[in-house]
Amino acid sequence: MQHKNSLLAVLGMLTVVTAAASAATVDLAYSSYDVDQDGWQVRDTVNGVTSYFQPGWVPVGGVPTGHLEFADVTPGGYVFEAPTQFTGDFSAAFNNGGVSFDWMADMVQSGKRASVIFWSGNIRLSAASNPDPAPNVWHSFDFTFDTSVSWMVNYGSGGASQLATMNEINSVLANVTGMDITGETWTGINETTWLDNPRIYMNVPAPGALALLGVASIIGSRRRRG
Ligand SMILES: [Ca+2]
Repeated sequence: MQHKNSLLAVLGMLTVVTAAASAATVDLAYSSYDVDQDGWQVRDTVNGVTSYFQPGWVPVGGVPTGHLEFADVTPGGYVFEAPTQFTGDFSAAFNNGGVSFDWMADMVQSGKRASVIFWSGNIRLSAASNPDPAPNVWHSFDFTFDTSVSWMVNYGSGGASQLATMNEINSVLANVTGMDITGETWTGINETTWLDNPRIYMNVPAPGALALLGVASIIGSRRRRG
C-alpha cells in the first residue's frame, strides 16, 4: 500500500515537472525597479545634441509595482538607455530566448511604435510593436531572438534598415554595446512614457524539474530496496 502511494506521489511530481519544463527561463539581465532606477537613464537628442536625464522612479503602480516614468523635456527624441548589465555577450539567448518589457505612454502619435534597440558599435538591431500601441494602458512586449520577429538591422552609414538574417541577429547579440527602449511617442513636448521589467532571457530545461526527477528516482530506489 505504501509502495503504491509513493508511486502515485512520483507520478504526481512528474506531472508538475512536465508543466514546469515548458516554461522555464533564466534572466540574463533584468530590472524590476522595485527599489530605484537600477542605473537606467534617459538619453535625449535634439538637433544632434545629446543630453542625459534621470528618469523618475515611481514606487507603486507599474507591473506590478516600482517603475520608471519620464515626461518629455525637449522637441527632440528620447529613449530609456539600459545600464551595463544589459551589455555583453547574449548569444546564449540567440534562437533560444528574447527580450521583454512592460511599457505605457499617455499619447501615441500615428506611426510611433514601442521599440527595443540593441547596439553593437554602430550596428543597430531593432524590433517594434505592431500596430501602434494604444495609449494609457500597460503593454507587455516580448521579442524573441529569431526570425519570427521582424528584427531590422542598420549599419549606420546612412543606408536604410534591412530585415535582419539569423546571422546578423546572432552577431549583434554576441557583442551588445548598448540597449535602448522607446521613450518618444509624440512630436513636440507632450507625452509621458513609463517602463517596467526590461529583461533579456534565455530558455532552459527547468532546473527544478531536473531536481524533482532526482528526488523521484531516490524515492523509487528506496522503496524498491524496502
Ligand atoms: Ca517593477
